[in-house]
Amino acid sequence: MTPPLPELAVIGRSNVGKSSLINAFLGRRALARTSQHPGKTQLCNVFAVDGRFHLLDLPGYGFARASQAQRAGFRRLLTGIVTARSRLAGVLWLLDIRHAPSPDDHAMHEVLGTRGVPVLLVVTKADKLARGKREQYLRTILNALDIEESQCLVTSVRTREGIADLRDSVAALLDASPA
Ligand SMILES: Nc1nc2c(ncn2[C@@H]2O[C@H](COP(=O)(O)OP(=O)(O)OP(=O)(O)O)[C@@H](O)[C@H]2O)c(=O)[nH]1
Ligand SMILES: [Mg+2]
Repeated sequence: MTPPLPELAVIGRSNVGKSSLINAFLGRRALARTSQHPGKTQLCNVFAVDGRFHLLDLPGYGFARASQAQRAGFRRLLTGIVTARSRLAGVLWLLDIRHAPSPDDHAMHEVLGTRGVPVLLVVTKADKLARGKREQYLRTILNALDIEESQCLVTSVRTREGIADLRDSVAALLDASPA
């Protein structure tokens, strides 16, 4: 029997660009459904990549218009995946380059720390900022989370910046995984 494939979870605030990044990664336009409206992804969708691993597309957190019950449900789903999923080789944690980490982001940071699963910080939507502003915005995010620049990737699905690097980083995460 072939062993089950390792998994990488894609996590972040609602509308940060998780499903879009998965499509860019897969080289597909719309396999993972995206939307201008936050709250698009409502289930854990699993995408097999080259028969080597699974990418998990998850609902975003911090979506203000979701009901209390729905928010609690998403939180349980995310926490369960991050803390208890046995095949989890790592987490791609997405933050929008334009925004300092929110209280929800800080709460997720804490959850990610509890298991010590490898986390790659993926900063999204780099095309939305002028080049000259990037460094300052990136610094704000890294300082707020106390994360090294070497643990983060700046990306844009519009310009495809960082997507090739993301492939390399994902390969490295999987190579380092004991499973
Ligand atoms: N300009 C720009 N827009 C982006 C980028 N990535 C995503 N978007 C847009 O951001 C919006 C949200 O993208 P999604 O991929 O659906 O975001 P998500 O994180 O999956 O959202 P939920 O499933 O609702 O949590 C869409 O309108 C995307 O086109 C990017 O790199 N640049
Ligand atoms: Mg989505």
